[in-house]
Amino acid sequence: MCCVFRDALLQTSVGTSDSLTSCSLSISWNQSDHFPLISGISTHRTRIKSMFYHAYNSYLDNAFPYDELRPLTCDGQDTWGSFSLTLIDALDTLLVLGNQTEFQRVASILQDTVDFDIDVNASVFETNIRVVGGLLSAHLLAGRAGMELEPGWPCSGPLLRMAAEAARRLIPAFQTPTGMPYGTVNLLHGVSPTETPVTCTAGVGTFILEFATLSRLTGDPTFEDVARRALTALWKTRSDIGLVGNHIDVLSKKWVAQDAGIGAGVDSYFEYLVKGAILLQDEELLNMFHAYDAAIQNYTRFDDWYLWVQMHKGTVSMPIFQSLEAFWPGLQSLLGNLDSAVRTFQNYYSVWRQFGGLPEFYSIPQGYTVDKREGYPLRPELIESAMYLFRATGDHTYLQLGLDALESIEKVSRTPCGYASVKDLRDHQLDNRMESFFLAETIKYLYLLFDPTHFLHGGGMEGDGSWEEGGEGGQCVLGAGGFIFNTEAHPLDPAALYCCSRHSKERQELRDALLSLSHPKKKAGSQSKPADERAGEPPQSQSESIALKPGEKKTLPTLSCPVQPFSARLSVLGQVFSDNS
Ligand code: DMJ
Repeated sequence: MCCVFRDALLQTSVGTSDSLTSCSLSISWNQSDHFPLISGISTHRTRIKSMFYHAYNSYLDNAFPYDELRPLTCDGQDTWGSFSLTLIDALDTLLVLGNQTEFQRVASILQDTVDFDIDVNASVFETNIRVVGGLLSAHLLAGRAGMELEPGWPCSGPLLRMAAEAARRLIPAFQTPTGMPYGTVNLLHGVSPTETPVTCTAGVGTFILEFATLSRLTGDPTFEDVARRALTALWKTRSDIGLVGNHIDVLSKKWVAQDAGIGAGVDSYFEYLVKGAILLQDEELLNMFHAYDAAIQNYTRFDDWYLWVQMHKGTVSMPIFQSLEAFWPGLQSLLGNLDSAVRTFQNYYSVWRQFGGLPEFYSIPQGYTVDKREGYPLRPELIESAMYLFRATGDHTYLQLGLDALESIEKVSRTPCGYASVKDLRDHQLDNRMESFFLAETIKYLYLLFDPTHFLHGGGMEGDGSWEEGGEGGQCVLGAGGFIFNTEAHPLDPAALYCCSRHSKERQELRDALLSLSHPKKKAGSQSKPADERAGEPPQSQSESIALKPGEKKTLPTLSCPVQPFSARLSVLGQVFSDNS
């Protein structure tokens, strides 16, 4: 009983017993070995909480229901849509910080106020990672937050329905000849006829975590199908030397920007291949990542920096480091590539120390910022990597980065109304913007860095007793297999996916059996293929799919997906998934 590719992961693991060695982030962690050395760890957590509430309360007081707070003018603005984005993005952070009552209050405000039936052009990528991801995560944490749960949770529930509703509005973007989505969709009218077909690589390949979660919780395969079709199409466009570029035409499959690297425009595509492999126990996704990684290591890596190269020739096109690339050491540590992760982290940390933050672009040969890219919009990536690496190594260097980040952000970015993006790290000029990822990611990862026994670190053996029961009769054991963070730091629970999809399979078998009794000639199972077998096929036509036509309202199915028996025995130490034995 184990993850299907556990051995492959173990082979690449070079860490000590503190390393991440299983598919589920479960580690063996001896608190007493490490924590006496960490003075003031709870003081740091208290400071991080007060940073959160300074920004959060100010958003509620001055900006809600707009998407974002403007921290210099103390008001709000819509940015990525018009759905109170900061509140959706920050919801699960409330629970991470232990605030159940506010989580409950906000979850119910969002149910009452957020409407996706709006004439707004929204980014397909951002809406997915922030809105769909945020709602899914809040749905999965609702039990732990003490919310009243409807029968059938976690396979049904109001926040899950909201997440599905938001995702349904994105589906028209995927209805292209290639299956690769447009970058922007109108939530009411679908894709505009004048919409550009040019999308960034991450905008094509960053859906599998949220969409497979939706499919497996609700039993509706459409979401996972479209995400997989986009992934398959993207995979087929890689160059002869195994690299992908930065922007692609989703109608013609032509690469429009041919810079290959691990940063802006590409980053979360690679992240989702690895995390999708872990969440879904999907060896094919892991193999894709390994193939890319071989080419990345071969062509783009120099002295543990990662440069940008021409995707067909492998020649260096931009010798720069981008702050978005700082997620990479964390991803490497998930795969057990600790030596390499540690060295790359040190490079990036040296840039942080030079400027007190990570500039958007940093010229590696010049050792300095790049013109017009000197800002630090309070991004989380280096802190995210520090969290994973501290978990994997116990090395206090990563806590030191956390402290540096805390001090810099307080000193440079704090305003009477929140925290402002840094426009220029050289003179500390500020921008009137606080992106929603500051509360969703930056604060969350900082807090988790200083709380190594938090339930979100997984394992089921530590801290507050890390799993909960769900569903009728408490037969669904949740949270014990660790959590996978989406690219906006919204945790997803693999055990819930397993629990709900297994039940929906049993229901399908029952339906097939009943059908074969009433229509003996029809072959049982012919009604619906498993999602895996459908990968690569064109999506269902609009009339068959759950995508709404403009103006159409979705009626909910009478049957929600209740839970099925799930043995606690299978979920200890995170080894929950792929085997029924
Ligand atoms: C977030 O929205 C996500 O982490 C995304 O993958 C990249 N950009 C920001 C944070 O920097």
